[in-house]
Amino acid sequence: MIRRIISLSLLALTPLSAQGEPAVLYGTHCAVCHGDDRLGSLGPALIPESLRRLKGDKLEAVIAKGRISTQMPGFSAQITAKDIAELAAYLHTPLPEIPVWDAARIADTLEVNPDYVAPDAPQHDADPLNLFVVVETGDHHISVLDGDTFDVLARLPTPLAVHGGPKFTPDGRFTFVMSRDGWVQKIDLWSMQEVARLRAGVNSRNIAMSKDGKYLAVANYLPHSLTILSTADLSVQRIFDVVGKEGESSRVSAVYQAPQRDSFILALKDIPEIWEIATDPNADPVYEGFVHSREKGMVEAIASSEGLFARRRIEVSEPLDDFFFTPDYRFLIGAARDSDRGVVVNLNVGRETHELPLSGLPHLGSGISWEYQGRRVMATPHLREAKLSVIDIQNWEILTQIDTDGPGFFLRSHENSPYLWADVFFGPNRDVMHVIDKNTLKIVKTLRPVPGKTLAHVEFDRDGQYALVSLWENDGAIIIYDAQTLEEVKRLPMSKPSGKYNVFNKITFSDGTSH
Ligand code: DHE
Repeated sequence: MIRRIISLSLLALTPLSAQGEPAVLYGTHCAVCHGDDRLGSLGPALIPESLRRLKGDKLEAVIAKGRISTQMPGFSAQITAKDIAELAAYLHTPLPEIPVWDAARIADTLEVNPDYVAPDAPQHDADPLNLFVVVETGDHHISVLDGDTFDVLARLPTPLAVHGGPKFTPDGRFTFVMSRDGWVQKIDLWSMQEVARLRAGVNSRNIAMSKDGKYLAVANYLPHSLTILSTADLSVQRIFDVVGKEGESSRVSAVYQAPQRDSFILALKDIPEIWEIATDPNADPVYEGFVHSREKGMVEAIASSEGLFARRRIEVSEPLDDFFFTPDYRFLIGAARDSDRGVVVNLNVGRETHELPLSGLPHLGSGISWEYQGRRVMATPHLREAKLSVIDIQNWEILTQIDTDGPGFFLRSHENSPYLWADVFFGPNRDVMHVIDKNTLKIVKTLRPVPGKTLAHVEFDRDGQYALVSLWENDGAIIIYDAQTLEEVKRLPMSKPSGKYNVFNKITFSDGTSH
C-alpha cells in the first residue's frame, strides 16, 4: 500500500503532458506490483529485456486477460483496448537509463528465510544424489523427487520465470535457482527449505557454479555485468562490468563452468570476445597488453590480473553465443550471429580454429556428446529446421544429419543408455519425442503420450534406468519411462514442468547432459 501511495504521489508531482498517457496508466494499474521504476516487485520487471518473448500482440493479451496460475489479473474491464495497446508499446520502450545495480543495491535485496535451520544430515530417506529438481513454470515452484521411488518429497515456491538449469554444489547438498528477473534462490536439499534469495541482476540469463562450489556467477543482460556471489551467504564477491577491448559494453549471454580449467567461460552478446574468469586462487597471471620498458629497453608483457577471478579475453571475429563444450573443455562451438554457422574456438590457444556450416539456428547449448564407432561425436538440435546435426569433434566434420518431425529444443542421454532423446518443440508435432539409437543414428521409436500436448526436455536418473519427460502444459505432468523398454511406468501431475535435473548427473557432468 505504501508503494502504491508513493507511486501515485510521484505521478501527481509530474505534469501529465510530461508523463504521457501510458505512463499514467502504468502508475495507476501496474506500479503497485511491478515497481515504480518498472524493475519488478511482486510481479516481474516490465522492460523490453524481460518482455522480449511477448512479441506481436501477446503483451496486450496478457494485460487484457491476465495470466493463469499467477496473480496477474486481466484489465480489459478497466482499460480500453486502445489504451492497452499504448501501454504495451510503453512497456516495450527501453528505460531512459540502465539502472545502477551495484553491490550495495544487490545486498539490500537479500531475503533470508527466518525458518531455515541448517540440519546435520539429510532430513529424508532418499538417496541425496539421486534426487531430481523439477522446475514448474506454470505456478512458479520446484518439486523435489526421490529418484528411486519418484515420490514428491517437497514443493517449494520460486521467484517468477525461472530459466535455465539450477546449479548444485559439488556435494549435491545445495541447489541454486535463477529467474529471468535476476533473483537467485538458495535451497538446502537436506532440509528441503529455502535458505535465502537475492536479486543479483535486473535481467539475467543463467548461473554457473565454480569448481570448488564456493562461488556462483550470474550472467546479466541488464546491467551489462557478471555478478559473482558467495554460495555460503550470497554476499557479492565481485561484479565485472563487461566492457570490451574497444571500450564497448556488452550483455552477457551466458556463463558456464569449465571444471577442467577451473574457470567460468562467458559468452558475450555484443562484442567479439569470450571471457574466461579463473576460479582457482592460484591461477597464472593473464597477460593482456604490452608496454615499452625504458629501464629494460624492451617491450614487456603486462599481466592484467592473476589468482582468483583473473580475467582473460579471447578475441574472436564476431560475437558468439550458445556454447557447446567438448568434454575436456579444450574446445567450444559457438553460434555466429547469422545463425547459419558454428565457430570452433580452441580455448587453450585462444583462437578460432574451424567453421561448421550449421543452418537453421543450431541450439548448441543443448548439445550432448558420446562415443560413436570409436570416435567422439556431438549432436545438436536446430531451432528452425527439423533435423539434428551429428558432428565428429576430432576432425570437426558434420557426420550426418538426422531428420526429425520438427525443430527441437533439448537433447538428453546417459552413459548407461544406448539411446538419445530428442524433443520436437516447435510445429504441429510438438507432442512427440524421438528416441534415437546412438550406434545406428536411427530413430527407433517416436513417443506421443498425449496427442496435441507439448512434450519436451528429458532427464535420466543417476543409473540411466529411467527417463523423465515433461508434458509441458499448465495441467502437465512428468512422465517416467523405462529407458530400456521405452514403456511408461509412472505419471506425476505438474504445473507446466520445464527442465528437470538429477543431482548426480549434474555434479558429475554426465556425458548425456548439456552443461
Ligand atoms: Fe533457455 C537453458 C538461453 C529460450 C528453457 N537457455 C538455457 C541456457 C541458456 C539459454 C544460455 C543455459 C543455461 C544454464 O542451464 O546454465 N533460452 C536461451 C535463449 O537465448 C532463448 C532461445 C531465448 C530467451 O528467451 O532467452 C531461450 N529457454 C528458452 C525458452 O523459451 C524455454 C523453452 C522456456 C523458458 O523457460 O524460458 C527455455 N533454457 C530452458 C531450459 C534450460 C535452458 C529448461 C535448461 C536446460 C538444461 O537441461 O540444462
